[in-house]
Amino acid sequence: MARRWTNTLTQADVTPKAAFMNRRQIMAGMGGMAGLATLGALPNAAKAETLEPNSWEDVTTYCNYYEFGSGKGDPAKYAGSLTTSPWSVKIDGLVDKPGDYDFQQILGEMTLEERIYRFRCVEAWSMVVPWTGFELADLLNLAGVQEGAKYVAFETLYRPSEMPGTAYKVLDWPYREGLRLDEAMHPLTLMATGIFGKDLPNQNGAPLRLVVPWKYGFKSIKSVVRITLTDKEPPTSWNMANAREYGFYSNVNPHVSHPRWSQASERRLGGGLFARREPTLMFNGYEEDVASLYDGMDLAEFF
Ligand SMILES: Nc1nc2c(c(=O)[nH]1)N[C@H]1C(S)=C(S)[C@@H](COP(=O)(O)O)O[C@H]1N2
Ligand SMILES: [Mo]
Repeated sequence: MARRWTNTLTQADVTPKAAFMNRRQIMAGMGGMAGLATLGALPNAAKAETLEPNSWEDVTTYCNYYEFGSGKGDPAKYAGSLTTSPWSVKIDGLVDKPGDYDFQQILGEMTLEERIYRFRCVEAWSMVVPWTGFELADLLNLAGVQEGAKYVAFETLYRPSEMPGTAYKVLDWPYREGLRLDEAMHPLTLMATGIFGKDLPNQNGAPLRLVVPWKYGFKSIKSVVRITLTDKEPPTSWNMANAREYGFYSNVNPHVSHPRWSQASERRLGGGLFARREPTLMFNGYEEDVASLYDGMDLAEFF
């Protein structure tokens, strides 16, 4: 099936590093607006340079996974001991075929593909990640979504013996997240099993984590063990911890500030000391694909 969204690229679309560097050097010699106009006239392959993935190092050593500690380096240090095999995902609630789905069995049923997505943390840093995964919709269809289901709730594994961070009640464990059913069924919504063509490292949410590229990173729950179809908006961890700062929707929105900082710009990981902050894009650059999900909603109220 042809993919209709414009911001999804595969590794093959990404301009080789050398070409990227040349283009950047040329761009550096142009005024901002002139540069943009020229960029607009370039073929798609050249535009793809703006989605140059971050390095393996960036993606795997600067992480948020509070079950292993709240420092950015803690997950890489402590998640190695997590047992990720065997692994199963309980799918329950309003589905035709509730049960414990073995991870390997799920893999056998799904078509894996690579998607290069922007990833924007609510803390205003960002990166570009080449994920491997399958569409969440395919898994939900496998279980059979029943009439009446309106939301999807997710839970992360809670295993204190392997998760030193859970000794601290920073959050009410297990980590929980949720989506509206139409958001969950959207073709951009991915269940990731890998990055850079390799299995997910534990610190990035092995063996299976959600990726919702138009929402702040905390919605992209890691190491999922339960998916529940429900008719009510499910409680979510960061919202329970601080509802004023973290809404259920949490769509990336440069116009709605976090109470303690602006969301208008972001720091791309790996940019180095003198990198300029980049403007944050509405819906993290996926506006064309997802804005219609929120027609008629006040995005400042449902933040
Ligand atoms: N279970 C769980 N999932 C989680 C988190 C967490 O602490 N625990 N952190 C979230 C946040 S705040 C972000 S920004 C992303 C980070 O994903 P990454 O470390 O793979 O970049 O994971 C999200 N998923
Ligand atoms: Mo985050």
